[in-house]
Amino acid sequence: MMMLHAAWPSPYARKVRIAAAVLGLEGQVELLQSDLFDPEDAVRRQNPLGKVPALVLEDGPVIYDSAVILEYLDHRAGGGRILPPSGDVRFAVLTEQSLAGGLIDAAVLKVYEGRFREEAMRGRRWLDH
Ligand SMILES: N[C@@H](CCC(=O)N[C@@H](CS)C(=O)NCC(=O)O)C(=O)O
Repeated sequence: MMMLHAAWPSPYARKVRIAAAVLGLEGQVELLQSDLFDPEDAVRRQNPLGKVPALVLEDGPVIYDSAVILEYLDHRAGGGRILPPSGDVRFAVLTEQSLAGGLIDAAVLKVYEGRFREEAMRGRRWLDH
């Protein structure tokens, strides 16, 4: 059984959970709820970036970054199921994935601005940008 370090609100982890479901691999992935504020959380030992999602394989290796995990799950499901193996269409799909990833990055930065910065330090100009 693979193990996925995840946090329920994380859009990156959700992207991986959706991919696992679409590929029929849901039953092979055990979800581990990470506490991203806890310096002792196992994800800090298994992903040097301390981020979710991180996928722990049965024989030990850890794969992190949602885009890489999607590549791995697709490969594990036979390949070419959600990511075209080659050709122009592969780059179109990867670019689309980057667009979605960029939207998530922007949304997460916005949430972190409110969550981590004192109100006086929050920047309207940055948020508008
Ligand atoms: N590029 C990474 C981004 C992952 C990421 O930033 N995850 C957030 C949760 S939504 C996280 O773990 N943040 C903890 C931190 O930055 O310390 C991916 O696509 O997996």
